[in-house]
Amino acid sequence: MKKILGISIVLASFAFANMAKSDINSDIYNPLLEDNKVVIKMDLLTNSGNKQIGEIIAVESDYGIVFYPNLSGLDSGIHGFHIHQNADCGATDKGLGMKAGGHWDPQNTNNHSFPWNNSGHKGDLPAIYVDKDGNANYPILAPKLNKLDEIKNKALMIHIGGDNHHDKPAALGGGGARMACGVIK
Ligand SMILES: [Cu+2]
Ligand SMILES: [Zn+2]
Repeated sequence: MKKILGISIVLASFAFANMAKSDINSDIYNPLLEDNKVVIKMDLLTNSGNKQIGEIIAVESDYGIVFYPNLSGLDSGIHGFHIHQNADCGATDKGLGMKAGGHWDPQNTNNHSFPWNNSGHKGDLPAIYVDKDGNANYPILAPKLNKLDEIKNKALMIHIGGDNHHDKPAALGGGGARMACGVIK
């Protein structure tokens, strides 16, 4: 009996080892395999120039556009995340990333709010989460955005601070300066 059990364990571990090689990776959803997607290359904004930190893949879903980040080298924590109106991540004399302009607001609401509030900026997204190792991999659902075509020719921005989805006590959710940016093409 012991011998049979031993053989079964050996066979089971062979099966598992084979699965590890062939199946596990393909079982994890990979947005890059979608036909309809936009790949947004993201740069860290620094005074000595922009530095590549990875990409964010946008795809459509039944519930809105989903952003799948694959980023590294960021400060850990929660960071404000928005679509800004201009397809330009350059600096101005006001600061890094300022050429991207303000939050995308096609209905001129002038109101920074929740990602599900139609009376707020259309570019207001849920915050992006960066883990303790500086990687961002957790997907973000944007329920007010439906079609990839509508977000093109704008910028995707990650701020240094978080986002309370109000203009109080600080404007634009309080996330402050612009940390990373990518043009949506
Ligand atoms: Cu922003
Ligand atoms: Zn906003």
